Amino acid sequence: MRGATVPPARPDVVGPLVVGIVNVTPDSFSDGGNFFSADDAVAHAKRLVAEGADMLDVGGESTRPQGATPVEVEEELRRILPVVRALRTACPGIPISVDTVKAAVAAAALEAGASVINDVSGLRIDPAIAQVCAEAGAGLVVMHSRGGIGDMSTYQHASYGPDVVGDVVAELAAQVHVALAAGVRPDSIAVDPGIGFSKRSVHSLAVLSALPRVVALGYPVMVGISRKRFIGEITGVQEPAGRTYGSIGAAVAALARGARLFRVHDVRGTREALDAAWAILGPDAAGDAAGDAAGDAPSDAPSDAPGAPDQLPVGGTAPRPD
Ligand code: HH2
Repeated sequence: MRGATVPPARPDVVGPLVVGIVNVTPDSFSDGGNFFSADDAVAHAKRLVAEGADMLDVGGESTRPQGATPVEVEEELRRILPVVRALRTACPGIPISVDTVKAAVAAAALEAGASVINDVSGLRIDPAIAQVCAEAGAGLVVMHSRGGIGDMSTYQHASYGPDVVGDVVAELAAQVHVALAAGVRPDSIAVDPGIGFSKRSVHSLAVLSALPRVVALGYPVMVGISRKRFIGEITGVQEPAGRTYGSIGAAVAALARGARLFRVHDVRGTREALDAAWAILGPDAAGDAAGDAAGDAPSDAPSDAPGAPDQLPVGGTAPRPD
């Protein structure tokens, strides 16, 4: 009976995409050191795919709030390249993104088989990532943050004007322009408001609540909510690995506000929750939300953003060049 009487939970083009996190780091805030060897990372990634991940995000440099240490190019490559190469055969058909702020790492990762670059600095630290992506025809996630690797997850730069969301959207729009100017195709770009990056919990909540204003930029929206501090503050759960339920609740709310890509540690629960929520909400609910927001979209939203917000190429179209 299953599936015989209900429509598929994930209509192909528009449904939520779950991006499984594969941190090949000794120091990530919630799972640092767990999958530090390439073999462990690949085994973990295969589990995430079996649990329903649509895409994998491999990272070799932490931005943890407790003072992340920048990693040299050689060390980052040593961590991620064997994993990216192994995943090409271990998880065929699953797009791989690499979480890096360095053009040299991005170029080598794309060469090794990744098809998307996830830049948590949104091209601020090394704008040459845009050229690398343009030349390779790769997808690019432009995330909002401020500062460097060592302090972007702290409150060092968390000063905003009266309209926090307006500030975030304007800074994000400027970085999207950097990508477009370098020749990255509009349909290869996704944007991410950078939850917890240079944002206190009140800022992260404001951005998530007003997510249709980010959707109104005209690109699929990724959110990285999973296990973040604001979930801990709301639920009182101190240990990041214990923040699964709060993270899933926030993901469902973000879906309803227009997010389409969800970067998560806990794939199975998020997958099931988002599929169930999507079966109820469908594409129109979020389309309406985006439409509502378009009226108060910031005046500096790029005029060349592709398509009306309610015609977003949501789902995997942007970050799935392969
Ligand atoms: N958050 C983290 C890392 N990369 N990328 C995007 N696009 N959005 C995010 O919110 C995001 C991200 C931080 O989380 P995590 O990888 O779990 O921790 P760490 O930076 O300590 O490795």
